[in-house]
Amino acid sequence: MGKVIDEAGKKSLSKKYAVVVARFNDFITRNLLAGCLDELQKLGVRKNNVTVVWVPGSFEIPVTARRLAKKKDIAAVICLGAVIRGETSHFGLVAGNAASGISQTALDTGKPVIFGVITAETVNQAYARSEEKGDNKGRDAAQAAVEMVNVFSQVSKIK
Ligand code: INI
Repeated sequence: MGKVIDEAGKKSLSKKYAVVVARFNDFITRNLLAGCLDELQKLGVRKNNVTVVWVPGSFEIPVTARRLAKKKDIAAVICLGAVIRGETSHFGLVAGNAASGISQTALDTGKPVIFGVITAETVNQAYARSEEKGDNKGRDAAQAAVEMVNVFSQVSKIK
């Protein structure tokens, strides 16, 4: 076997991260942000290497993530939002746009743009995915971002 790149759980010390967070359903997204920032710190990312950008809702995440991902110094963008079916009739449009826009942004910029947008049927389900100590998709998104930054830095060393 040739080289194996597996960066799971490794730390990241000097890279810069941006977090885009939707204000809509902020009783959930504030928990996602707290989990995300705590995990970034645990993974060795310095506080002053993290920029947090609030936007009105998940629909505005992709265009904002794209502007940030295009910046030379930003290594990865983490997108946090909460789309709850019980709360909206256009759940599908908001959630679908966020998912496809975030993935397109990653492909277009070649940078890790991490999908930390909860799509839930109910408020309770959304709470269960944004717990302070238990399951928290913001924390998971931070882990994915750091892992991907490390993966890309290894991949760029391949001749
Ligand atoms: N934005 C969300 O992040 N979550 C939602 O559940 C939601 N609902 O319910 O509509 C939502 N809507 C706002 C949307 O993201 C935009 O901010 C708005 O349409 C203005 O463009």
